[in-house]
Amino acid sequence: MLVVVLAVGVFSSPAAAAASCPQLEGIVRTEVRAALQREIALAAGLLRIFFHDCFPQGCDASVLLKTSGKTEQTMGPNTTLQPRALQLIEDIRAKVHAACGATVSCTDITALATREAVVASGGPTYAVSLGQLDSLAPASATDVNALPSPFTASVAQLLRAFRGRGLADAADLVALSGAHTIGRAICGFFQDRTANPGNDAFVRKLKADCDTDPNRVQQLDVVTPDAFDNGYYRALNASQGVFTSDMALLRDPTTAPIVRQFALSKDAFFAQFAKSMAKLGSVPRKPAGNVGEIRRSCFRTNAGGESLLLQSAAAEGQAAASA
Ligand SMILES: *[C@@H]1O[C@H](CO)[C@@H](O)[C@H](O)[C@H]1NC(C)=O
Ligand SMILES: CC(=O)N[C@H]1CO[C@H](CO)[C@@H](O)[C@@H]1O
Repeated sequence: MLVVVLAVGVFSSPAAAAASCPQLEGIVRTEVRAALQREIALAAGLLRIFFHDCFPQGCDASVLLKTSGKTEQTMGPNTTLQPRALQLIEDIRAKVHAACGATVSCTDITALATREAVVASGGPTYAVSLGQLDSLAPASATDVNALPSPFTASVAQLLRAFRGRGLADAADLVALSGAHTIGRAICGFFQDRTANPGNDAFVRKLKADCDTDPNRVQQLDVVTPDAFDNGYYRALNASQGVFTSDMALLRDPTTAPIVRQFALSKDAFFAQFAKSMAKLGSVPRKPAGNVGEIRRSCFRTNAGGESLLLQSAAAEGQAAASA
């Protein structure tokens, strides 16, 4: 009986994924919208999780894995993922699996929740490819550390990192940085700028605020912090970018014209953001040999923090072998 249930849960096309859980998009919409009503900052948290999931080795929910060993969440860039946004994904996962059984991957749930958060914040919709499988193993430290750092001043370096993920146009880098339109960061993420404020009134203000409260949360779009719009580019065009990597986009001759274009036209930004998010959603995955086993149900941990997914994987392997 168990074997039959598991076999029914196995599908590999987007159409099959949608058919397996017709309630999926409705649940995601209801949960994400309710959560954003409580805390709008969750939208940025979801976007960041999605980016951190897809950039290192393709979208596979590996960023969500929790085991007693090394996981992506304990690796440098990932120690600062929003716990409440991670919990929101888990809450959605629980509702979806209660409605449909473990037939929808965390990868799909994360992608759909992120798009819902973008749209609910005023941003554009875009294509999400469903039917993606979850990985059982975290990405390597090398792949995780390839995530762009806010301290990077070299656009050439940022472009190289993006190109390695199939995000080959400079416009991909500029548009995906536009997720900062609803982003926030604590002072440590721009301490390189506040260390040397010089005569820059904007940076002096950042420094004064951080001196007052080092744990304060700075909005990355100082024009319209909670709205998904092109305010980030308008601020940046006025040299009011918060991260070194933001300011680099304005200073580099390749990316500066794109920043200006997006500052002028929200439509231009939205069109490119939609394209770039679809590309990010299909960053080539590492061959299965590198990422370990894959399966479709999301992570679950017990009280001791052990991954139940990892424990049940062996059982699923046996079931699949006998099916
Ligand atoms: C961008 O900055 C330039 C130069 O500072 C300014 O002339 C222009 O009006 C700005 N554009 C937008 C859309 O803010
Ligand atoms: C627990 C852990 O891995 N912490 C790391 C978080 O990221 C910083 C910056 O990359 C590292 O220095 C820590 O070791």
